[in-house]
Amino acid sequence: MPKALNAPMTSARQTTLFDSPVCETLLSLDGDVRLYRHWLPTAMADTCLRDLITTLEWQQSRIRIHGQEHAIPRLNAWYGDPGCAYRYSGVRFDPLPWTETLADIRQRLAATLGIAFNSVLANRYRDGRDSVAWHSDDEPELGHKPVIASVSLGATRRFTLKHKSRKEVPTLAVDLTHGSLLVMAGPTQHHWLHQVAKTTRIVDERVNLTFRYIFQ
Ligand SMILES: O=C(O)CCC(=O)C(=O)O
Ligand SMILES: [Mn+2]
Repeated sequence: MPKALNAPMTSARQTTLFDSPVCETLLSLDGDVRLYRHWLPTAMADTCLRDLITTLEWQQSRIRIHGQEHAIPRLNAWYGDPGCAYRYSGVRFDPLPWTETLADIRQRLAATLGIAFNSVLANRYRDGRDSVAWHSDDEPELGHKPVIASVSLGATRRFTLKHKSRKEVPTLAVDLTHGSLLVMAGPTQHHWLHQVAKTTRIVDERVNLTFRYIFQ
């Protein structure tokens, strides 16, 4: 990988963000959320989905909420550079080494966004009962104003964002389709929560990859 892509994000690098003509701005109030609807060609997205389902070391994580242990309603797996540990609801995840497919997607993100992410949280939603509750990606190791690049594969699921303090600001909903890339940047994590709610619709499996930069 070229040296420049290995370096942490800088403001100079961020000026090259989002320069693709196929990128739509979804949100610019108190944050910056953009969508590349057809980021991966369908055939490549199909291959990646099959590969990720069979090769990633999916786990059923358990978290502690108000002193009680719960199985989270999805499977997940954490991959990244050595030392990029991640803490989520009191659980520490040590990274597994990059697989070929994850490394390839990371390289493509570097080409689109000019950012060399050093880790990825993979989520697998087995059906409509799997979900992720309202939260922000605001763990201290992500730093101030993190850029989160979220690649969706498989079934379409609705992603919603709501402002934390301004109740008059409407909730924003977007259907994340196979091969799409959603990017959250700027102060988004400070001001907004996001979720993927459960659905009673019959839906197939979905894999979501949220690429992150961990400051060690
Ligand atoms: O599945 C998604 O689209 C979102 C996942 C997410 O928010 C997360 O892993 O932090
Ligand atoms: Mn998140």
